Amino acid sequence: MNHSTQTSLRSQQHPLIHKLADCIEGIWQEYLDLSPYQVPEDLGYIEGALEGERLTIENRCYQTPQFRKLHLELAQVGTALDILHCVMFPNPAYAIPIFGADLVGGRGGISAAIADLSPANRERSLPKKYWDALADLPLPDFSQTRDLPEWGDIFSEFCVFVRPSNAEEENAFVQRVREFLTVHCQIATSTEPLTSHLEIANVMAGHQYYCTKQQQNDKTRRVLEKSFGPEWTERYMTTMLFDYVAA
Ligand code: BLA
Repeated sequence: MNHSTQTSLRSQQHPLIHKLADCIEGIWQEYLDLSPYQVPEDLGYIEGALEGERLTIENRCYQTPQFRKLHLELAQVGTALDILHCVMFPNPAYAIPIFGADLVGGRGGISAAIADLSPANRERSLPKKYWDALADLPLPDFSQTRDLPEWGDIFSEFCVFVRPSNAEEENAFVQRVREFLTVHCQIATSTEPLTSHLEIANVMAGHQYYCTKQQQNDKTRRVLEKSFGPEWTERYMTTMLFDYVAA
């Protein structure tokens, strides 16, 4: 998988997806000490087309001292559906939230734009530093907010889940993600790691809860199953999208 091919999928995608992907990678490069993360060889660039439409997936991953995996995935289903998926999995020695974002767009525009800094502990609470910084951010105004699905109890009170109705709202979503990521990178890189095994186990339990809930997203599963079948999809969702080490 070479870099130029990845750049070219991005340039074929919905402009908001292209813009958000550039924004996320720019902030990672600015604030974090990135090292390569070895994506399993067969999962860097993937194409499948079991039932008709071709699904193309490009994965880019990094790691840093605070994050065991930074995952940015771009996907395209035929020419009709574009997806950006991003999760920043903390190293479990850091008691910091899990950043996640999903952007799903079709011919009719972006249908789902979600971003959050989600709690990662048994209590499902955000550290006070995060809570204070997030509560200080300007509250964006979206005309169409969407209801979270049943498994969505993993998200924080700061979660944004909307269908942007125009270019202004699309930009406001990117701006919100930029603010989440700036707060996150600044706090994460000034956080000391935990040393207590009990506290680390608490974080690991939080990661496990988050991942098992995300694995219940049937909308993601269905898209993947149509092109790759149920077994491959189960492996992909549990090892690439939402993997965890059991506490
Ligand atoms: C929704 N995710 C969706 C939808 C699709 C996908 C097709 C429905 C869009 C809509 O309702 O308008 C598909 N998302 C994918 C695929 C991948 C993907 C195929 O990431 C990967 C290959 N999902 C995440 C992350 C979050 C997330 C990190 O992967 C949040 C941090 C959330 N996606 C999320 C939520 C919904 C969604 C909450 C709405 C689910 C619902 O309404 O039932």
